[in-house]
Amino acid sequence: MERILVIGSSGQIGSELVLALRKIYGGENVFATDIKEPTPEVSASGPFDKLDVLDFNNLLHYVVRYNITQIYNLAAVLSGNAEKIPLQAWDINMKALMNTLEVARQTDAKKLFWPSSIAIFGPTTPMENTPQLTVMEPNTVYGISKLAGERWGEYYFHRYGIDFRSVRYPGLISYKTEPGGGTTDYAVEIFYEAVKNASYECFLTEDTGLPMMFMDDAIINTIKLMQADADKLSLRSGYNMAGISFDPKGLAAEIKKLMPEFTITYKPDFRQAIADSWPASINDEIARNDWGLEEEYDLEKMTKVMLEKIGEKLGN
Ligand code: AKB
Repeated sequence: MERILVIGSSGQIGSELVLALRKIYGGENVFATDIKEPTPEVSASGPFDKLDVLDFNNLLHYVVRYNITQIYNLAAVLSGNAEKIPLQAWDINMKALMNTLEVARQTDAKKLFWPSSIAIFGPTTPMENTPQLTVMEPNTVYGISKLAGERWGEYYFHRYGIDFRSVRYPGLISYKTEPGGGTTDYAVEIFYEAVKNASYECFLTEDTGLPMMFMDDAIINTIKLMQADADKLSLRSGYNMAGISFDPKGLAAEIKKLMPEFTITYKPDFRQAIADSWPASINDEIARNDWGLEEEYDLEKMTKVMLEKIGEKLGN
């Protein structure tokens, strides 16, 4: 019987991942933890505890006490926020990972998921159809921490046998819990502003193409990777995951099809430079072949669901 710890369960990914894992493994076997309050659905469907991943001893005791066998560590300072507090963001992102890797080494929780990101690529990376193995010179603190994290994960796999698994998430688009502090966040904000005000001022230029993925696809594929047979995995760094690529202008056009009154303006800020350093589209052949990565949502389907669900949420 698997007993699963989710660190960062109140965040954009965690709040949905916990619910999906509880459907598979049973509410009582998925331990949701965060330093922030849980969503009502997370708190109603199984255990939740306040736990700070930066406190190594507490984390170790928690894992031993509840006989945890798998950990999903989602705690991180995202790209935009990390640029405001570079040294602190580096400390938090790396300590959160290293504490989890060490706890995995010292306990029975040998299987570990940790999210990497398209941020591991940088301005010298080929920007279209970016391959799995290519030039990687990230120039953001977040990207540097993700690249270092992938290297550490692979190191712990080879050196200590930790079953480390990771994907390079593109921007994630969801309606349940909002993201915070990322560069791809515009693609979520735009839907809230469309529903509230029928207009949006975008912090990226109209032609800034980036890879994105609807949260349902991200969750299904994350669990798929964790359930894959170990001998199928040819990589122990982060798998490229392409999702759907579009720019703000394309997304606005899709929203306009359903909301003709919607308007968009552009006022790029410091996040433009971050977005410019990331690929516009990704090649994820290896994930498709190794463990069956596949998506259900394209831009049209995602836009429809986002507008509907955010409309319901905001009572429109
Ligand atoms: C961010 O924008 O920082 C994240 C990411 C792409 O990892 N959403």
